[in-house]
Amino acid sequence: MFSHKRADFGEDFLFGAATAAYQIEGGQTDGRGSSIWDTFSTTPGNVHNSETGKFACDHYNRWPEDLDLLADGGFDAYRFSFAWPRLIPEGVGQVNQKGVDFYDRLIDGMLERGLKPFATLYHWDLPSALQDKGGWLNRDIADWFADYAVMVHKNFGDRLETTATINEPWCVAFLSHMLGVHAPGYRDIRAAARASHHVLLAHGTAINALRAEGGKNLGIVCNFEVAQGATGKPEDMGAARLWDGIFNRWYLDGLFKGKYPSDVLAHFAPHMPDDFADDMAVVSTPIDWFGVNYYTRGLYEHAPERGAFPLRKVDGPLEKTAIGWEIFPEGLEEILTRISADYTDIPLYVTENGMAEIEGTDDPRRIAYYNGHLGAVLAAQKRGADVRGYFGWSLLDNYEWAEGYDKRFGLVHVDYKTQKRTPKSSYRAFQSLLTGANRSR
Ligand code: NCW
Repeated sequence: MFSHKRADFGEDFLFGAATAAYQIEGGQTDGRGSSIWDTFSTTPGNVHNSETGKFACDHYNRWPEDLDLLADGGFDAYRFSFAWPRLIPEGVGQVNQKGVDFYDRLIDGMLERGLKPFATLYHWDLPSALQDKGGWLNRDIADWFADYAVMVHKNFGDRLETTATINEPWCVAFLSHMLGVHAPGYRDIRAAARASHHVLLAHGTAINALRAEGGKNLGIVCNFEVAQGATGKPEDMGAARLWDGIFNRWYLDGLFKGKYPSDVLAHFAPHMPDDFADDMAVVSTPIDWFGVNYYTRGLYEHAPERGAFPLRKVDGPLEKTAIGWEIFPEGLEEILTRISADYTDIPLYVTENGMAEIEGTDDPRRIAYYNGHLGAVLAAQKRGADVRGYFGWSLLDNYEWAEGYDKRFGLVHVDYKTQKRTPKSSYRAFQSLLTGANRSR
């Protein structure tokens, strides 16, 4: 069980759990269009065991049971994402009514159970038809995305508690276009530079379009990694500083200062879109809240042979999760405090935090992970960070992108053969924190 009490976090503090459409829905029927993850995952070599999200957790059909799990756990809120290709199969134009009907049922189901809907518009499942037109490399994506955002607002906006534009722009830009790990799997600095700008331009364009429609509680969710030098040598400290720029400051400086950090720009400059600086007022258009995803820290060393970004991540000494990420709760306190001290005083939410384990329902290491990170939230609050809520990643074991189904982040175990859901001990720990009870369903 956790060593914290619910009241420690403040009266209106929200607890929730998070998921993403492609990772749980399955249900590739009823007019849903193709996404870049459908093609990326079936292309050999991209994903562990070539696993795909075709069936995933069958949440498309089993959502009432999943919402019951949230309600029974005592959670206040559910962070979920809309699948763009389910709502607009070609990315622009014709709306798929059956897709609208699905999210109508899902959102009404949340409200019936007293769960606040925290929506994300884009969690990585770009319609393939838009990838055919260049995807995040095409500046027009800002307008495609804003039109989609307005369509969501018109259909569901009155029932959403908050709306986030993009989940983890670093992953959309760098992991997907520079490192080749996620769809569309590019390894190209020019593609990465363009995607890094267009994803933030799309965010800002959508925020302005939503505001014009009366949208409220608008934000974005970024992921952060605390970057540290592998040694105290100046060149390794410099490598860590550069990684901090690539991963953290590009997004923080862009969103809150309207200016990309000069150390990262020095590497990206020859590849940036023309006149990108003229877009920075749109990129930094004001938002109402900011979502922080945090999982781990990284140790970096100088690696001059590596070309444009002369650094390498090295293996760290701390206890690791099943995905190999070091467990470092102090990093969450550090990042929340840093954001509120250096960047913004808008409300912060921890929109994702959690750990991967392998198969099983008894997960004491995950309870310890959550306990440590909840303690970090309290410590950050004491240091002045206005943290209003915390979402565990994830409600369910699910499709972990390039890792396939092997790595399990869920509070609830999923047997993929039978689709049976079984709450893990970590779910019980939240239930006991949130309801004071340790009920079985
Ligand atoms: S992969 C990733 N995740 C996990 C995913 O399930 C979720 O959808 C994401 O929001 C858990 O939380 C996020 N994040 C990518 C982390 C960066 C990996 C760094 C690899 C460097 C080569």
